[in-house]
Amino acid sequence: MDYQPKPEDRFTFGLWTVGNLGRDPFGEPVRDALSPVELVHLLAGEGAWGVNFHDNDLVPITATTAERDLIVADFKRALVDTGLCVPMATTNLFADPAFRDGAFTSNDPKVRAYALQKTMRAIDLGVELGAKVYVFWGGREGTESDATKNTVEALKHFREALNFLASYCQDQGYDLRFALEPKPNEPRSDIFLPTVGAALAFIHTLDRPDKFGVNPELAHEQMSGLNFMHAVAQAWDAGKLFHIDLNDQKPGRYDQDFRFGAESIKAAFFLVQFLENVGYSGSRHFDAHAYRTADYDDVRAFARGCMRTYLIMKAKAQQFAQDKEIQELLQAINADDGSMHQFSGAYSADKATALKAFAFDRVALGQRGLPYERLDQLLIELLLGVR
Ligand code: GLT
Ligand code: MN
Ligand code: MN
Repeated sequence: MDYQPKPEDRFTFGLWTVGNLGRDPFGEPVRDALSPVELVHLLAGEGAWGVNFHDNDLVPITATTAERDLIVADFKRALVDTGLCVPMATTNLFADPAFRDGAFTSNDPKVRAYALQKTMRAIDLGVELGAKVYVFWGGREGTESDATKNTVEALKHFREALNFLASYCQDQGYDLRFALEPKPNEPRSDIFLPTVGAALAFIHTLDRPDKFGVNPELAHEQMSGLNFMHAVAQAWDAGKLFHIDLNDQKPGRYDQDFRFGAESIKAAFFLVQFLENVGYSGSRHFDAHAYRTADYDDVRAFARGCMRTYLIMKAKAQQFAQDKEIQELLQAINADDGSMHQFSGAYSADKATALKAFAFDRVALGQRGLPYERLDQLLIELLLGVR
């Protein structure tokens, strides 16, 4: 197998990912900035399908309308030249000092109104370039001290903003779906809607829940100590997996945004296996960046590595599905002699009465061992390449 990315793999990167300059809280940038057009060519050269951006990754916050139009025209030409598309767009509501206390949830009504204005303009830009998914990552929506903000009020402001923007899109006739991206902390000490579960619940308090889904990020759930595949599965089950951010992370660290599969090989496998088995057809977006030690050759290696690891995991998932020993174990584990069918499915009063009267052999139920050690070891050997 060559593990070469193809358009149907739907691999995407943000301009901010391969364009990351290696700045961190302790150090200056280590790479010279490439223009958006150069970044599009870099990604196309490595086999990506699409490129995503924040408004200000493409158009500087200080640009005039004339400058904006020139930048967008150049960018569109690069997309045509390379065949790359823009499946997703988003707003930078975190970098500017105006957002130091949040955007949609700022205590200041002027900041909240400015955030709405900036987002409407950014949505216009995204739609102009073809985006079908719009991500909301509320990086500054949170607190350091809960003395500073009323949480319920903040959630109310958040809800009003999302409702306003959904109505704006409807008014404009935009064919856009929205994806909330949860994160527990960083850059705020505590961010609102910290997990996929919290975002899923919040969606049902909005005016148009059908328009909203989630954009789970592997590293963000892991920062909360959670199982990423479980979060993704729950979003999928709810019909809410609109987008996904793939990367990696050591447990318990800051948001490292490592290359996909760089650390958590097993988690990466289960995730890819899940997405492929259920037939997820959205973008596989890599929200990661190269190590600060990288030069642009190494940034290219980083981008290739993300896609290659995904494809290797996809092949491993196929191997898992075809492995006789593994499948026999799975069959044994999921065996069903049919004796309980009388109690399964929808409730009926008769079923309940019969089930209450049924005599279970509780001790026997607790005595059976399960071959999960054997199964997991087979998986490990498959992943380590000795099967
Ligand atoms: C930022 C953040 C990401 C979000 C991006 C979208 S910006 O890089 O760390 O997780 O997906 O706003
Ligand atoms: Mn991240
Ligand atoms: Mn992300």
